[in-house]
Amino acid sequence: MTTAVEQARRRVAADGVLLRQMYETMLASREIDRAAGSADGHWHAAEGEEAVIAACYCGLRERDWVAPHYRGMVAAALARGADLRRLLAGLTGKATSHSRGRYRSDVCAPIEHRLIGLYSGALGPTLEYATGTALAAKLDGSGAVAIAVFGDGTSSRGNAHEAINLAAVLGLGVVFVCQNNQYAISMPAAHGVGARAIADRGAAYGIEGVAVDGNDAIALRAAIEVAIDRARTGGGPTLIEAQTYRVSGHLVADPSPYRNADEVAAWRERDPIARLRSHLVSAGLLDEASDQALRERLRREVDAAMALAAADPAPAAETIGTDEVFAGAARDHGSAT
Ligand SMILES: Cc1ncc(C[n+]2csc(CCOP(=O)(O)OP(=O)(O)O)c2C)c(N)n1
Repeated sequence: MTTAVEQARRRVAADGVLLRQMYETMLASREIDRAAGSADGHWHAAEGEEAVIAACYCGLRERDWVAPHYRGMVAAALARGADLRRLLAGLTGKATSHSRGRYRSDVCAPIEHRLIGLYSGALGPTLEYATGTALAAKLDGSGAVAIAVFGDGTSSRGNAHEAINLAAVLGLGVVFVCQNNQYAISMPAAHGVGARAIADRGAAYGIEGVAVDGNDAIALRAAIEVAIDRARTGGGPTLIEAQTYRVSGHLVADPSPYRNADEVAAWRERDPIARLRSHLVSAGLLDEASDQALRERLRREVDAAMALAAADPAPAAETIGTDEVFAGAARDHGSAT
């Protein structure tokens, strides 16, 4: 472990404000999975991957741009300050959603929070969008960095390679985080990526590539902070592979016949929420009663937001409108930097 990463790990482990925000984000993500997954079997749950969500989307500067992986997109938007009821209304395209029913909030987070979505539903372009915002930030000298988060399956798309290569060649401030949950639908990562770690690809791009335990929120956040510092100070991009596991099926309705139950059970034992909880308790930042109260509050908030969103109206034709879809939002909420 490099000195910079070890120093960052110590700093993160002692930062009670950041750790509490990360813990709350992880619990909120799991509650959202519970509520959305029971309402719709087509939900892509992030159960077991919450440390990646917390480490990537908490503690950023407002000016930074984030291109989240779709698995965790709603929790990412919540961590960046979007409204939960409006996000949940976006799951079924309600008029009250951030996009007025134009696109689903689990694949497109609100751009007014500097969140970049999939827009087309194709996986891969988000890395290019992140590289593009980092190029704009460099040209404008705004000091913003971009974080792109993507799956192991997505990491082998042609446009993912192009985006990382261009960022490397131009020395752009992007942090590429591969949320390696070991599967792309039913395909094990080893079949799609090969025997080497995804992080090893960093050498081919001429950038730092690091593999981190993706269930250890503190270690992962430390690696991300080092990469953000590098990006912000002109040191170019970093490729971080967060090694985690998709405890849920690809969709909650997926019974996952392609893997065995022991494998899932072993990873459940490595639950990232329990792991951060035990750190918080031993650091005196959380006790049984406050943990219970926090969990109950989040459950109430998610259930209340879900009930409101479910009762919200579908958009009428004039609500959806035919005016600008994304360009207008970008104009209204600031340029790319
Ligand atoms: C370009 C493209 N190819 C295929 C798909 C269909 N598809 C949707 S989700 C998915 C799995 C992606 O795997 P990964 O990137 O590892 O993310 P995970 O679902 O494991 O979080 C695929 C292949 C797609 N949306 N876009």
